[in-house]
Amino acid sequence: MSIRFDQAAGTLSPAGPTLTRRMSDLEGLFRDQNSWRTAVADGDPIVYSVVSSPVPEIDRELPQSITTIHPGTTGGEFWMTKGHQHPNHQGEIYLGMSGNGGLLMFDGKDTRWVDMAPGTIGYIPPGWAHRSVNVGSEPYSFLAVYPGGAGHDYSWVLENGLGQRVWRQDDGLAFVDYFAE
Ligand code: M6P
Ligand code: ZN
Repeated sequence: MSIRFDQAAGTLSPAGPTLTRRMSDLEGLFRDQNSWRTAVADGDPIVYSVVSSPVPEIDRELPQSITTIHPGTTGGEFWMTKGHQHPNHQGEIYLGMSGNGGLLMFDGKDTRWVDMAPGTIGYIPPGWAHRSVNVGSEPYSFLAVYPGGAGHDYSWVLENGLGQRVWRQDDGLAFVDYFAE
């Protein structure tokens, strides 16, 4: 089968489920909780959206999705996805499509960061929790391909963090330890 992505409209055809994550959906994830609360009260902006192919999320299938993270910061921390671990530890592939972002990975001990630009393939090995971050001033979009039975464990990230956080610093970025005050 062939699936067409309309970059301007941000839609897949044929399409599967779509997901919109607003600031209020990212509770407990930004370090500066006061700034997060203010942003929720002040219009609760869309932080990212995910459009998926119609391939089902079941074992042996390989669903795809395109995530677009809007540019922005909350309390100095770049806008990002919630991040998740795959409960039964399976790998995943990302392909940068537009904008500038990064792929943050954490296995409970070590942290890895992959700069993502159009054409970059980011590989997430089994057992590494992952989060995507928009570090640019334009929307950052990437294609994800993952095993249909991989699942999404969001509580793992709330409990274990992602090793580091990504902050805007001058015109660039800086990393700080996830649980640092
Ligand atoms: C990528 C994939 C999806 C994921 C999405 C948003 O498209 O990894 O499986 O759902 O990013 O990330 P999150 O689920 O962490 O909000
Ligand atoms: Zn994943």
